[in-house]
Amino acid sequence: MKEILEIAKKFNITSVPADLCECKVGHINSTYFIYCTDGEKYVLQNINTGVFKDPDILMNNIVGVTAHIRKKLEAEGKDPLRGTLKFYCAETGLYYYKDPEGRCWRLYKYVDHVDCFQSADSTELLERVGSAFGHFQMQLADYDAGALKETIPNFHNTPSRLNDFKISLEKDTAGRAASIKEDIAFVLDHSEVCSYIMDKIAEGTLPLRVTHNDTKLNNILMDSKTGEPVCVIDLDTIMPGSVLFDFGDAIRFGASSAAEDETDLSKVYMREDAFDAFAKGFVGGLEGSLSEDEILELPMGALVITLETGIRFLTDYLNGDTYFRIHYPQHNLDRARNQFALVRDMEEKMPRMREIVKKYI
Ligand code: GN1
Ligand code: MG
Repeated sequence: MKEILEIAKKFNITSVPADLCECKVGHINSTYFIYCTDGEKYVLQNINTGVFKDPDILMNNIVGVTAHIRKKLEAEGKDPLRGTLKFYCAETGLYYYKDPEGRCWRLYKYVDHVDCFQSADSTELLERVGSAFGHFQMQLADYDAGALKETIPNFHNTPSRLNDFKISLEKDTAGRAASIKEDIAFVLDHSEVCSYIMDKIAEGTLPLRVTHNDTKLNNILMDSKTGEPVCVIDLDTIMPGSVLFDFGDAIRFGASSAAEDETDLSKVYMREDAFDAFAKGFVGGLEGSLSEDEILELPMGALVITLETGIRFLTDYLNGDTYFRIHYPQHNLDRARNQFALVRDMEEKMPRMREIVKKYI
């Protein structure tokens, strides 16, 4: 603990770090809340450089995007310290600190008096989350996508994810393939649908936008008093992409009836009311910037991104759990099965999902 506080002291802040607490949510970076003697709070993160291989690219993207949003907030008369994340430089002048062991750390101001939800009980909450992610898109609509570098190449390139899966299956490093034949068959049976979004981007039917790419419900901070969305967090994967990625990932997580690792699959389905509420908020938050064609494609975004996430979990299971943080040995397999159950349900509900989004054109 002392070591981590020492790391927090490497950043250009006037407060003195005194105490900390680890945040256990998140599959990639390690996160600590830092409490200072003057009452200020910060968030210190150990950047997972196995995943984000170039911290310079990562932090340049984030600093650029948050500066852009900050300007918009100031113009709207809103508090820029609440509406977007503020990162601090280390003594070196870089927005991350490299410790003697080579680990990279970053520090940002803790946004206080907010709630962060892991699941949505109410449709009102989902509508707000939807509008926050839609609004985020809007705020970045005039951001120069050329200034962004890919932090994880091919992040939502589902055919490329499928290819990685096939390579892992072939290698079978952890010797697990024989025990998961049905799950493997599920992926291979769904090969064709994997290219749905990428084909449309290549054809020019779906435009490239600046997207968040990790639009889980828990990546929006909501004001504890008013319940209104305050800030979009987890900006590591902001890259050029399709709006279907953001809509899809949000539905995958937020409109599911159960947690991402629920093992009783009879409890796992896509909630139509939650889908409707999120779609309403999201399309509304975009303030008319989506074409009719894009809106009609949104439901397929949910199906493809849920399938892709399941494939990523299963690939990691085959690889011996090297990517996602797991809490027990079969965790990735359980997560994959959960996502595939959701895919099956979405396949059945697709006509209904299309009817729902049509209402918001
Ligand atoms: C990872 O760490 P977290 O929970 O924000 C992953 C997402 C997955 C998600 C699945 C950089 O996000 O792509 O959808 O787990 N982030 C990265 O829960 O791979
Ligand atoms: Mg994330």
